[in-house]
Amino acid sequence: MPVETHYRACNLCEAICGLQIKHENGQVLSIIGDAQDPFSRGHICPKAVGLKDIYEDPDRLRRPLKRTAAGWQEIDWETALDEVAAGLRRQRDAYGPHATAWYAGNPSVHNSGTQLAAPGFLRALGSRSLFSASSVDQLPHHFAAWQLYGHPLLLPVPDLDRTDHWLILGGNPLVSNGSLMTAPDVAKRLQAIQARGGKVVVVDPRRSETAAKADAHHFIRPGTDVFLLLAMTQVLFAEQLVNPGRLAEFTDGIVELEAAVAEFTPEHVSPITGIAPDEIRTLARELAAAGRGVIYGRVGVSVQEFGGLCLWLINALNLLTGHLDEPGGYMFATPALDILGKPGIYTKYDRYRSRVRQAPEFMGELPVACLAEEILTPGAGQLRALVTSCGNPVLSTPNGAQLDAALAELDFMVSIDIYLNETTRHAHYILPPATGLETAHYDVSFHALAIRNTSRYSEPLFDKGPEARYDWEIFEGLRQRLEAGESFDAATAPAPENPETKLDLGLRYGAYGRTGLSLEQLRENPHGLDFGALQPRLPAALRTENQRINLAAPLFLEDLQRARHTLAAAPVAAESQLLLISRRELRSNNSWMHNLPRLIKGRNRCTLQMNPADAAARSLTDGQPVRVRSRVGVVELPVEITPILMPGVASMPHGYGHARSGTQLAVAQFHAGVSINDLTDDARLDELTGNAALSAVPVWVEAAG
Ligand SMILES: Nc1nc2c(c(=O)[nH]1)N[C@H]1C(S)=C(S)[C@@H](COP(=O)(O)OP(=O)(O)OC[C@H]3O[C@@H](n4cnc5c(=O)[nH]c(N)nc54)[C@H](O)[C@@H]3O)O[C@H]1N2
Ligand SMILES: Nc1nc2c(c(=O)[nH]1)N[C@H]1C(S)=C(S)[C@@H](COP(=O)(O)OP(=O)(O)OC[C@H]3O[C@@H](n4cnc5c(=O)[nH]c(N)nc54)[C@H](O)[C@@H]3O)O[C@H]1N2
Ligand code: SF4
Ligand SMILES: [Mo]
Repeated sequence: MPVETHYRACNLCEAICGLQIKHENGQVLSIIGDAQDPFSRGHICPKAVGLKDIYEDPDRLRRPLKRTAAGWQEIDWETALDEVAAGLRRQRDAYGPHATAWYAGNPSVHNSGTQLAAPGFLRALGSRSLFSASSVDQLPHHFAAWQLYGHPLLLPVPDLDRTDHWLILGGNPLVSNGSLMTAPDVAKRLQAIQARGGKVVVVDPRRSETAAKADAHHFIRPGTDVFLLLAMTQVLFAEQLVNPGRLAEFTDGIVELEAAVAEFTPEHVSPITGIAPDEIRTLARELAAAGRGVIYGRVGVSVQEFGGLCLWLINALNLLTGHLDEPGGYMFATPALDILGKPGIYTKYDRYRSRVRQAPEFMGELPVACLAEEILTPGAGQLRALVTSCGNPVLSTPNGAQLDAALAELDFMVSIDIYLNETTRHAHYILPPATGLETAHYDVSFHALAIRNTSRYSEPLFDKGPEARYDWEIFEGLRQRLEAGESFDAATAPAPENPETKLDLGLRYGAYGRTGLSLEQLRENPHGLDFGALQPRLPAALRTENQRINLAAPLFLEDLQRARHTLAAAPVAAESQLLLISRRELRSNNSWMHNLPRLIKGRNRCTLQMNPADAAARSLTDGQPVRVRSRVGVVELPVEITPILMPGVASMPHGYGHARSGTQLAVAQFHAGVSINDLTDDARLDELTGNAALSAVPVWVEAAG
């Protein structure tokens, strides 16, 4: 067969870059950026070739595994689905539906088969013990969107290509390639802001790769962004810089917000944040003065004790400065596939609570920081079974070591995953779907979070082969068996529903259906279709009861009381203590791409970074092994002394810790590192949203050995 060319979306991160893949006889010859993709314009990062490596990885699972007394045994799919469904039914009959939990990890939203088919399985499962990576990531964003705009998925994004002022808090898009902001090639878009005379400002306890390219960078003491944001809001009011423009017509609560923030002057918050009052004033004034400007916050401000308040204030600052829903500001995409669901008022909050800690449900989920205690605490309602999909919570959730131990206690665990790793090693069954190059793909979520309106569909490149199952086939197979019970008969059961039917209908009835958009049209246009720059959508897009925005929603004003207490207590860190934050690296993807030699090679990247002054105070030298201790755990790793860390702060990458026994990750084990989440504390939560407070964890560091 001759060399052929295939075009598809990279589904590894939110940037959704278009790829051009040359292949011959089932072998990938090359992967480069698709220059004809109207959105990504040829951009890729080093992870793109990871798709070839995942496809070829000898450690990737291809057939179901069953745990037996004699070790893991490969079994066929029908047996696996039958036994898993029977096991789930047994648990439900014995302990009720809610004693079986579900955890969905990050790649769930990067696999349209999972995203579209998992809900049917969950309905059949009938449990409300649902957990996901959202509560170690982005619940504050959803909470603010729900409170302000009426729907948790109505998330504004920075209109990068038209802005002249971009203020970034707690995001490092040059490394992460952007998040809750789908923007392939952020680096070029950032340069373009500067080239047209604009300014990029970063607030981060670490002089990140993005901060290094910005026009200004301010260190901030981890976990204190809420106070900076309150003071910036106070400055807008005090200096009469509030100018919402047309947004004033449908915005309430401005006066109440002014009163609520009045006490938070720059002088009042400067000691806790570590930012001088003048600098706080400048941050506010520059945002207000920008003709086209936007303030954007991401993981760093979301995974804090006041994540919900931070995201409220980031939205409020954009509104008050007239940047919400305006070109160059904070805008809403118009996706081809609507993800908001049926019209109506969104009510999924505090309908029930977690059993042990009484944490309220939000969006139908409970905080994953509560998962281990729900398994370990005896009593009525104790969790006894778990299904994980696309997740590695042992490495990705706070106090992972405790969860690791808890998983070993479960009666029954099933993992839908492509690797035998730190989490799935506890499963009784592992069901590995076809993935990456073997699957069809549509970015259900990311087109809705994109800084340009586009739509693109990817065909499978390689046939998955008769031995493999698509993720949607697994979910549908389990759904049918759970619904039919004992009477299920594979021979007579209806064919499982391919979610592409749903996708096609959604496209036809969506925003561009009138222009002829359909799955067929996307198939004919493998580089994707461009529907242009973002358009203003307010107030029509609002889902709030009265079609207005309330800047002074009671839940936020009440939660402000918690922030007031913290500020009054003015916790001055003991000199011996550092505040731990996380970092990402370009050649890594959370916990799961460390088994690919091409990406993991080179120097050990799992180091504890700290400032020279903090190292000197502990008589540490660069590269020396150190012991890091928190309330919940201890790890040892080499120290990396660098001035890019704010004094008093330490940083570790997340996703490492592969030395646990019983996994099948040969390469990753060689570069094991240690897990930052053996230090993060499951007791630290943003009480408002349920998001884990992974940032600003107090730790003590000393020489090891
Ligand atoms: N301390 C700290 N902790 C963090 C973070 C942090 O910044 N600091 N970040 C948090 C964030 S933002 C997130 S999103 C979470 C991520 O948390 P998780 O989603 O729990 O972790 P991942 O490492 O993304 O695990 C992905 C899993 O999906 C599997 N997988 C990959 N592709 C497929 C596929 O196609 N199908 C299936 N079924 N499985 C697949 C992989 O083998 C792996 O087991 O971690 C969070 N944890
Ligand atoms: N290469 C790569 N890309 C990825 C991922 C990956 O693991 N590797 N993961 C993907 C996922 S799941 C996500 S959610 C996105 C995340 O995308 P980003 O939000 O851009 O993620 P991070 O790189 O973790 O950047 C968080 C920044 O917040 C800073 N920070 C920490 N604590 C604080 C604080 O208290 N205040 C402030 N102001 N800043 C703070 C950190 O120093 C860091 O620079 O990236 C995605 N893209
Ligand atoms: S930036 Fe993200 S989407 Fe683009 S090639 Fe890299 S991993 Fe893939
Ligand atoms: Mo994430």
